[in-house]
Amino acid sequence: MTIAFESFEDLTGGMDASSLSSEQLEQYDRDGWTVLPGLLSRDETAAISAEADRLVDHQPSHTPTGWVFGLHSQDDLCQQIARDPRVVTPVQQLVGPGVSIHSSKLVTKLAQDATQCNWHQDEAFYSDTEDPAMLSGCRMSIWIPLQDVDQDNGCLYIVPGSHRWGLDPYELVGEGHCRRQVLRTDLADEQCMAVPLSAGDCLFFSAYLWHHSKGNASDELRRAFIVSYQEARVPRNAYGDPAEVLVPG
Ligand SMILES: O=C(O)CCC(=O)C(=O)O
Repeated sequence: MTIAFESFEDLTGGMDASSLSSEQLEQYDRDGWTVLPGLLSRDETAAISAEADRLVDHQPSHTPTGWVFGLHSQDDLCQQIARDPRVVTPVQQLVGPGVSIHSSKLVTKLAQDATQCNWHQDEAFYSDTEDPAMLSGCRMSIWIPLQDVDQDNGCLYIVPGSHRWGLDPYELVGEGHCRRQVLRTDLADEQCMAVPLSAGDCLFFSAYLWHHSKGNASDELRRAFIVSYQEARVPRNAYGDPAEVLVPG
């Protein structure tokens, strides 16, 4: 049975909302993920959503799924948020030496769409180049929902501690963007937990963490803004271009 995480308050330890408390850092180290509640305001998530409407409207190739890759490179607000100290300060606590941007995207689930994102590790996609120069010891992502998310509309499910298991074998399954499914899906289903969040909460998770999402049974879009970061010495980003260094290493 899937457990849903219910309260993050006990993890924040009264710290400034823009840095991770020692409890959150311990959780990230042990479980491969943690959450900073309310990192963005609802006005900010609404503004990103409005930008997403504009971008998707202008890029018919991105419909009907509504996924947009390289979001921060196409949109000033998303660029600003990817570089915002509220994000980069906690990322610096997890990534180093130095921080650069690996990639960003908008991930959309259409209303009443049962499409799942298969169990996967981002690193199965990110270390695709077999280029030792692209290896990272600490690559990770932030995942910010643009509306509240729960098990009904497609919150993430994660397997706590799976970031410690290395890169698992995977197989290509189905269609779409999440095809590199780990082989041990039974184990994932058995050990997973749901991570319901409010709009603007920020989930930080390791690129090795097993995660997936189910369909969206609601009548509204479910959107998440995702930015992945790596240490500054890794020379290139996900698209083979020079990585955008935010904090020199
Ligand atoms: O947002 C989602 O539903 C899943 C996205 C995801 O797992 C990913 O992009 O790696």
